[in-house]
Amino acid sequence: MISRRNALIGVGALTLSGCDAVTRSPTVRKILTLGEKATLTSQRLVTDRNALAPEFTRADLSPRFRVNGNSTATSAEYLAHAANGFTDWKLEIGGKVARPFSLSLAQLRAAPQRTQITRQDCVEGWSAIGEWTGVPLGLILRQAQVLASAQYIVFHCADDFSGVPYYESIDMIDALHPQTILAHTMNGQPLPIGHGAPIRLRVERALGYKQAKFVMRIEAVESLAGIHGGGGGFWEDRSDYQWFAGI
Ligand SMILES: Nc1nc2c(c(=O)[nH]1)N[C@H]1C(S)=C(S)[C@@H](COP(=O)(O)O)O[C@H]1N2
Ligand SMILES: [Mo]
Repeated sequence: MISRRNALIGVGALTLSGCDAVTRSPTVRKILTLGEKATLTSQRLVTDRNALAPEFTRADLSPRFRVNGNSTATSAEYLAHAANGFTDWKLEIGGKVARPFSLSLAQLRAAPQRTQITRQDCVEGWSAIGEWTGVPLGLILRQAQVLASAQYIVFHCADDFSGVPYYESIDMIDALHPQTILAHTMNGQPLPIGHGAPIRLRVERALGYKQAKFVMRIEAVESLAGIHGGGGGFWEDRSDYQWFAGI
């Protein structure tokens, strides 16, 4: 559920109202047009990608939520931020946006929040249910005024495997999905390092590897070509993990 606070974050107040830059995006226009047509003809078309992932209750929370993939980032910069509770850390938002800006953890905590209890499904064959609180990504993208040409949002992470950075990407449908949040809180506690502090992506209609941890920078792009291996994510670049990991 969204709770609204009259907090100022970044260069101005984040609001839930629409943004022309976002609705002018060709992708979003396509979705809106599809939505209009579908409403007239068949409800099923509308619900496919915009449907909500199931949400659970606190009674369903997994007693143990596994830490998977990297359990920390190891760069000197990240470890210094971790050592002082990420007070000087800032998330950068840039790329194909009219207003690049950055946000501190305090600003992210003061922004409008959403809390959701969802299940994470890892391709390795395990699932866990956790409660996540964070800022809807759509609010941040509206604040940044994503350009009409932007097709994907890329999440650059602080960690790496043998020096190769972890990253992930999603399209604008998932980016603007109401359950897509940048989570700073897990099960009511500050997000532990193992689960991706200071913030991690929750994109609840997608598999575990899309849930980028240790997110440092968000970049709006026209194309995934030229971003690392061009596959749209660390695992997509080097294994048969599909870029579209919808569930
Ligand atoms: N930065 C980063 N994000 C990541 C990973 C990682 O190694 N590094 N692993 C992914 C995988 S495969 C899964 S299943 C989940 C694990 O999240 P958890 O440790 O909170 O369970 O994070 C995903 N996001
Ligand atoms: Mo995973």
